Order: sequence, then structure tokens, then C-alpha cells
Amino acid sequence: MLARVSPSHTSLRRASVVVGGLALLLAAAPAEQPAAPAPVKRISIAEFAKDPKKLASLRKGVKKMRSLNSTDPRSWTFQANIHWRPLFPVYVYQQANLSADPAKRLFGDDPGFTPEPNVFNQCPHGNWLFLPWHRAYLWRFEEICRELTGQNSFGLPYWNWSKDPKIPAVFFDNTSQLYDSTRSATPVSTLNPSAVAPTVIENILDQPNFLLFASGSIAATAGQRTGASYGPLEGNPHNTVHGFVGGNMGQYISPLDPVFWTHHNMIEALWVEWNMKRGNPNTNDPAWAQRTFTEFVDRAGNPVNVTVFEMIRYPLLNYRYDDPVLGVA
Ligand SMILES: [Cu+2]
Repeated sequence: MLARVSPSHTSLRRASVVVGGLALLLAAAPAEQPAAPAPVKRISIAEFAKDPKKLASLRKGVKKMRSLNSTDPRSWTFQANIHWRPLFPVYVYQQANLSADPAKRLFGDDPGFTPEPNVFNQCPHGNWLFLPWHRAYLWRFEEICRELTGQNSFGLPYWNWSKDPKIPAVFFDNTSQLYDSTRSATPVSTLNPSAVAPTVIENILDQPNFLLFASGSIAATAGQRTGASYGPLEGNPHNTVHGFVGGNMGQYISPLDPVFWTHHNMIEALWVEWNMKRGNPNTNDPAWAQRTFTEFVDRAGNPVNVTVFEMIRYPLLNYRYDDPVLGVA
């Protein structure tokens, strides 16, 4: 008995050596690796706007992005075009540029420019990729803001339209980078309670089934913009707020309006509330979890691939929401 060394016994001994080796490596690591950054705080624009430094950082981020050439993936235009570019594909621009007809030469922003690979017109709507795609989009946008402002603790504010159903005043300061002249809503326009009232939001958050909470499922092989159906979050407050703000926000080129980012951050806050705070599980369907997006860039403007699976942990690792008043709780 004692002379017999079973295979499992052998592998256990090997495992302990490996564990010992790992322990040594881990002990040496802190001196060489920077600590993981603390999650950033995402607070409501109502609170955010009370702090002039925070407001200045948001304005500076937008200004820096706008100052970059539109061929730079971190520029304001390029970021919006990842979502959607009107009249794209590029041949429309090329034909317009070649035309002698002035009416066809209306396209001002780098006509003919196509990124290689083509990462424009990627936004999913009306399907279950809507939530994770915009989650990644916001995070990458926020990273670019941190890089361009040099403020690593910068967290994107959210517009809690359930609590404040008017476009926040900071977006109407026409001397600031947060202004967009195309909006149809004015500072006194108020969202219809049927879209944003706390009881409406509460009803949406009460739906425990991801397939009913999020928008409709699509096959793993289907293009990411394949339309299925609108869930209550996307179909009601999300769509309604876009149309209410109007102008750029009422179209797929909506990210050109700075309000877009705070609106989608509210949608994200509601998904986090539903999933992390209220404990409703996302789907584990591989057609959802294994989806990979390739159109985003890191802080240096280099392409990054992100999977839905890794994005499930973003709210744990990357950011925290303050305690928004969501639903009627
Ligand atoms: Cu949207």
C-alpha cells in the first residue's frame, strides 16, 4: 500500500508545486504592476452639474474629441459614425463629390473617408445586443474622455429623466460644448409621464425574464443590426427620449448630441439596477454571451475586441452608480 503511488496522488503533488510557483509570482507582482484602477463613479447630471470642476472635465473631453480630425477613431465624428453615418456607404459620398450638381455636393465631413476595416453603422437596435453594445460604447467613450482630459477618475454622468423629465439646463448653454442647435425640445419641454414616470420604470424593472426585459433575440449568425423586437426599456423610455429631444437625437446620428451619452448612461443604470441590484439574471444563451464586437477602440485609438460575456462584469469592475432614484422602490 505504501509503495503504491496513485496517479491522482502524483498529480496532486505536481499541483502543489505549481501553486507554490504561482504564490511566488504573486508575491513579486505588486512592485511591478500598477494597482487596478478603482471603479469610477457615475452620478446624475443634476449632482454632476453642481461641481464646476466635473462640468469642466466633461466639456473639455467633448471639446478635445471635437478637435480631433474625423479620421481619428477617438474623434467626436468618428465615435458618432460607429453608431451610424447618414447616407453611408461611402460610394454615396464619392458620387456626390464627383458630381457637378451643387445639390449633390452637400457632404462636408471628409467625403470619401472609409475606415479600414469599416467600423461605421454598427449600432444594434430592436434586438438583445442593444444593451451590451451600448454598454461597451459608453465605456469606450468614457475611456477616451479620461485619456484626452488626463483625468483618470472621470465618470460619465447620467440624465435621470424619470426624476428630471426636462433636458438638464447645462445642455442649453449655447457657449458650451454641451449645446446642440438641432434639438426640437426646449428648456421647458417636459417628457410625457407615460414614458418615464417612476411607476412606468418600476413596471419595466419588475420583469424578471431577460428575454422580455431586453429586446428580442437574434441568432448567433445574424448581423448585429438585425431587427427582432423592442423590449419595454428600449421601446418606451429609450425611444421616447430620443424622439422627445429631437434633431440629431431623433436620428441614428444621435451621438453627435452630448445629451445622447447621458441618456444612454441612464439606460445602462437601469440595466445595472435590474441585473446587479435586484438580482435578475441575464441570459446565458451563447448566441448572446459569445457575441464579439470589433468596432471599438481603446484610449490610444487602437481597435479592441469585446465580448458580451466580458461586458457582464463591467458594472462590477469598472464603475459604480450613485444611488439613483429608480422606479418607485
Ligand atoms: Cu439610443
